[in-house]
Amino acid sequence: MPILRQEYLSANAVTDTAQLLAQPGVLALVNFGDLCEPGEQPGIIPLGMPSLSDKPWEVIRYGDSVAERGTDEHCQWSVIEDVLCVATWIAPQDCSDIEAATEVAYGRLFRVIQSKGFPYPFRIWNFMPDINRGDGDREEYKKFCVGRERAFDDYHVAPREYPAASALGHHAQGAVIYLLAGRNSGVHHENPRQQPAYKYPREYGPSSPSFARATSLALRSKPQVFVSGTASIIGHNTQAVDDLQQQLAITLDNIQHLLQHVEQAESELSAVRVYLRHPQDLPLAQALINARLPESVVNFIYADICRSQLLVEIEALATPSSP
Ligand code: 3EB
Repeated sequence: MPILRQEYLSANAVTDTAQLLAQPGVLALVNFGDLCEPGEQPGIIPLGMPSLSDKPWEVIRYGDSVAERGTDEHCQWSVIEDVLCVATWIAPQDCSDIEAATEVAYGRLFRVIQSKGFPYPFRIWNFMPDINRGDGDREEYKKFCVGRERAFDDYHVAPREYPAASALGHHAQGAVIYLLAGRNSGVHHENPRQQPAYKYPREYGPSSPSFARATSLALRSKPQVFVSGTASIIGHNTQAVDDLQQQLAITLDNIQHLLQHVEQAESELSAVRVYLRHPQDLPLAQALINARLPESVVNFIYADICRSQLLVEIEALATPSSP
């Protein structure tokens, strides 16, 4: 089975999106920019969060056939062989009730993946406006978590079946949820250093966040590991409030421990998204990250983290380095 790649591209590398989408092995094109709304054709996924690294595109590659694409249930989908990518957007006016809109949007996604024969999501991304607005249980992120958990319940997905995910805020209008799904289940992992998010105590909201710390998939003989958005959290507690350098160190440590736990410590990291709450933190974050990872695999993204005390969150894809 082929491996899945997520590669960053600069603006001048993507002059003709239709031509790129028509190339064999190109599943979808994620756009880091100011708009969060459906692209003009299925296969383009605008997120509403700009790249701070001049890499406005991520191309998701899989296999070597040309993708089949379409629109169903207000979802845009792309398929290559045994991987399905589906995206759906929540219109700006519907974000005023993010709890209900999230449940409805997830319902659309679940119906599409089930009807197309790819019932197992293995990686989900969630991006929404004003994620930290509102106090206590009325915070947008906490309402999103309630709607998401309800949708997982509606479609009989148990907590141990939750896949890897990221959930962040942007400064655009509207929300987007997109996912990768397969015909068979991935293997979901927790991080020994962190409490499972779906077991966070009540203080973090009426519904716990529904995601696994990582999901691995044997897309080849050796598994690829999709590492969820990871932050400066130990147990369930936020660490190093107000200290970017320390938050970054703890976050990288969390990822390293997770990969050791799943016996993929020797894997190569790619598709590293470093979400930064404050663009002015870019120089320091860049200096610390570039010392550890090749620049080509990293994209710094301007985004709000779901806990207001967090300054940074990092996700990645770990792929075995030996063939
Ligand atoms: C955390 O560990 C940080 O709600 O889908 C990371 C990844 C976080 C995914 C989600 C939230 C989510 O709790 C936040």
